[in-house]
Amino acid sequence: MNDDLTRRRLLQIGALGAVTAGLAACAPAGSPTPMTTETWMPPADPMPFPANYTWGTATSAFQVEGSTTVDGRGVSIWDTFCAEPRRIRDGSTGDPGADHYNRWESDLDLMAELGLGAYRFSVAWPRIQPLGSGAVNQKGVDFYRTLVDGLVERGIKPGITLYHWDLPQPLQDAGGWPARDTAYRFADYARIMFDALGDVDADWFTINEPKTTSYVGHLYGAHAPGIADADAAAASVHHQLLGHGLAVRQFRDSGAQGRIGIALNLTPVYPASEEFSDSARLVDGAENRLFLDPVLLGSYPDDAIGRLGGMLHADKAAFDALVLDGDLAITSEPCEFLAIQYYGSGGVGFDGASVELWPTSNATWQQVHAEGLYDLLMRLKADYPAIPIVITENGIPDESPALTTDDGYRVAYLRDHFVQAARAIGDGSLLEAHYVWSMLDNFEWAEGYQQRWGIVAVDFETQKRSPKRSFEYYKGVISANAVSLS
Ligand code: IFM
Repeated sequence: MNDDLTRRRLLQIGALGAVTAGLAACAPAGSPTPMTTETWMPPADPMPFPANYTWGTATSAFQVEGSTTVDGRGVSIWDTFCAEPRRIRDGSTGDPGADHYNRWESDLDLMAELGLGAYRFSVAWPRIQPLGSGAVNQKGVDFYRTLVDGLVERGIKPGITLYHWDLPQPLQDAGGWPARDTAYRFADYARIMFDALGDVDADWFTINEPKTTSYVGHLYGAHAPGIADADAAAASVHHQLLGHGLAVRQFRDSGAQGRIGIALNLTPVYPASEEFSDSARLVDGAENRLFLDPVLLGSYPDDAIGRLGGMLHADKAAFDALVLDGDLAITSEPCEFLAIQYYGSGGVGFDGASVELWPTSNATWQQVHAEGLYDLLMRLKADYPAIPIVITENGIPDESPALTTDDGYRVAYLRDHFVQAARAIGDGSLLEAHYVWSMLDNFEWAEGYQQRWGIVAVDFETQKRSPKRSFEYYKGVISANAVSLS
């Protein structure tokens, strides 16, 4: 199944056609995400960021490392998935990726040239525990030790994601995320990494985008492990969040330096018109509150799982039975920050069907709406206890799969989102960091190498790196610690 289309179905995007942002700005009150007005006037040009604001870029292990069979690495669910026919659009695999396993040093030099304050990468669990539990593969640990040391030497703060989708295959064979035991295996693995790298001042991210794993991987079957079962999807939500909380407890117990949080991909949703406000609230439940509430409030929303349009259509009673006494105290274990990943917004129509309210990028699930970032940040401030916010992913793919460095649309996208971030800070958001997705063109999951998200172009034949226009643009923003409006 086509990844892009199924991720698009995550928001059930309908075929009502694009309407302008101006029209969208007329969307009525009553939206789960309050809509900004179009009358906002930027107070300054350029708009400055706080002195301690952190600028970063992000990647993930399976997308950039390559070298999937060396140095004792075990098999992940993505290796298995890629080997199955028709799973990946171009039939490709995680090899060569961007060959970052071998080229990490020159990639770190590029990051230093960019002036990055932080680099977020993920640890490949199968490099650390090839079987997903038990014995540790020291060569895997050594790779990340060297990477972290290389970052510190260059004055770049490591952002370490523990789980970015590459579950060891043996754990999948034992039930994967729908099985409760996986949460405990994740906490064991997390502890190994805290003990190995906890001497470094780093930001740790437990689980990357649990929503994508649950919905795209377990409901639509378009990502590994390729399951299409709503109850499995719901169970995987709870067990990932449980694993997150258990890992946070291990972090405290290990005495590791640094800070920890979870990385949630959030999508502000807006009713296409007043009559769809109730539907939009249900979509918001499944898209956002099902993940935010257990982490920040210690409860699950009542309206996210069930049979109504817009909900996750799983058996609510069966889901409730999975949540054991004490679990919600674990999922809401206090963290130093909430990491959010913002790509765009969603419109909602009849029965929860998604409506295209803003222009869609080359990733058909992405409606580009910079003001949605501001709305999201304001909503987090209004609805949840105060907590520092880190944007761990924000970006857009190239307009075509062809290799290019001419990415003016990405420059415009980044500028518009930086402006809204600065605006939100001015209005009291505790936003303190912004990571661009992605540092490098890489393996875009079921799209294979057909979608390029990097600010550095990668020729996958030669592995030559070529900074794009957006790289130079970002360098200027970082050095000024400010965003110009034009
Ligand atoms: O490439 C992905 C990343 O792995 C997770 N967040 C969204 C990105 C773009 O699709």
